[in-house]
Parts: sequence; C-alpha cells; structure tokens
Amino acid sequence: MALRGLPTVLAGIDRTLVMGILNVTPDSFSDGGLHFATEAAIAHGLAMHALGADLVDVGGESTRPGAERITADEEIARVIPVVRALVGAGVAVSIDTMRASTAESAVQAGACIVNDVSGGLADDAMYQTVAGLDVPYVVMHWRGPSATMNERAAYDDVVTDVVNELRARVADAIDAGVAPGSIIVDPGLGFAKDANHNWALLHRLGDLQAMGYPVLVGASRKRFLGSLLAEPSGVNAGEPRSASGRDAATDAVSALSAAAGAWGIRVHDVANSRDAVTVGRAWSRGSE
Ligand code: PMM
Repeated sequence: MALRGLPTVLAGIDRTLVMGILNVTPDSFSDGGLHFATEAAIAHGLAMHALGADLVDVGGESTRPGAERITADEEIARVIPVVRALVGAGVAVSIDTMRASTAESAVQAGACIVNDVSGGLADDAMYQTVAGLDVPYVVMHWRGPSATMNERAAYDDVVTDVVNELRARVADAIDAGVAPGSIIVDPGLGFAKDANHNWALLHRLGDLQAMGYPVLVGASRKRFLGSLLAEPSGVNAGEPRSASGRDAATDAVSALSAAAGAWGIRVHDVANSRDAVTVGRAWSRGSE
C-alpha cells in the first residue's frame, strides 16, 4: 500500500517496517539531566538504526498507565535536539506526540511521520497541523489520558468498537484536510485495553486492515505479554514476566504481525524484530 509522503528510502522497503522506540525521558536523579538524556537518546537512536530500524520513533512524554502530562515546552526541549541529530545522521524519524506544536517543530527539524497516540483527540489543532505538514500520520485508538485510561476499558465487541472509533477519527482528520493516502491506523494495544482486548485485536488484525489503511502494531514489552508469560508454578507462581523478559514474545508478535500484513511494528528489540518480520514475510509469501 503506497503511503503518501513517505520518504523514498522507506517507500522502497518490501516488508513490514521496523520502528525503533526512543523514549527521551530524562532521569531527574541524574546530575546530567536533560543534556545527559539527549546524548544518551541520540546514541541509542543511532544504535537502533545500525541494528536495522527503518525508523526511529522519538517521544518525550511517557504514556504509561497512570503517567501525568508534561508541558509543551518541556516536551519540545526533550525531543527536538534528538530529532535534529538523528535526521542529520541520515536516520528516518517519526515523532511520537499528542501535541500539534511538537509535531510541527519535529517535522520542521526533519521528522517524516507524526505518530499521535491520541488519534487527534488530545489536541484540537492536530488534524489541521498535520494537513499543513503533509506527512504520514499515525491515528492510534485512544479513549483518554494515561492517568485514567484503565477506567475506560469497556467494550461491547472490542474489535468492532475500535474499528468504529478509528473510522470516526479518520473521518474527522480527512474533513480537516489530512490526505487519506497519508493515514496509518493503530489499534493502540494497552491503551484503555486489558490483555484479552489486546489479543482479540491481534487475532482480528484483518478487521483493522479492512479499513483500507496501513496498520501499525505496538505490542513491544507491554504488560499483556508479561501476564501471558506469568510463572506457572513455584514461589513466584502468577508473577507476570518482567519487561526485560518479554522480548521473545514481542518478536513472536512481530513475526505474526508481518505474516498478517502489518505495515509496521513499533519495538524496543530492533535486531530480533527485524529477523522476525523477515520470517513473517517469507511465511505469508511461501518463499523468500
Ligand atoms: N505505545 C506506546 C507509545 N506510543 N505509538 C503507537 N503508534 N502505538 C503504540 O502502541 C504506542 C505508541 C507506549 O509504549 P512505550 O511506553 O513502550 O513507548
């Protein structure tokens, strides 16, 4: 599926794209503060690129369940130096933000995709801004800020509800001038969704693809993988697997998403997910 405005280097890739996750969240306990976080983030972004990330997704605001918002100025101060440095080094960058002003600054600094976890709901100016920027736009399924999202995880049929809500977001974006050919949709795994909601969405990824837009999947190291892999027995019986032990499960989701025809996956473990999507492509084609 040709995506309007995608840089040629990405448009030429004939498999599920691997988006490496780069969260620029400074450690307030470190003396280095923002500068340290910036340098470390740039180094990590370059490392993911070297390991095979097609894109590096730069975000400055945590979306973990319960997370509080940061100011626009703080977000921009965190992400823009990182975007600029990575783009300068030849890395394709997407900007993970719910704010139109951050999206605009990042695209001016060279980012080539806007990844909006709120699907446009968090900022009234987002659709018009993206329309003006004319870059690919990820519309993720979202029902409200991280601080309260777990209360909103109630659905009649999660797949039908997510598809219908995404359709409404996409229609609003197009009304505001976003080109239909630049839209990517994402089920928003873990955002106002419990483990079985996430599995239902993955099981029926085809229903999302039937919307007619490229689909991005973000399962990497998320809690539903930890609970799936909980210790079966022993003193830690029932304990979810820790985030650091969820990469093999993430890689499996990457392979299966690729086999199902996902446009992209958003992951921490770039090298193994790159192999996984290559396997997924061969599996679905029946050949190399
Ligand atoms: N998940 C997170 C952040 N950004 N963007 C998209 N498009 N899809 C996602 O599923 C998604 C996202 C939260 O995960 P993190 O805390 O590991 O970055």
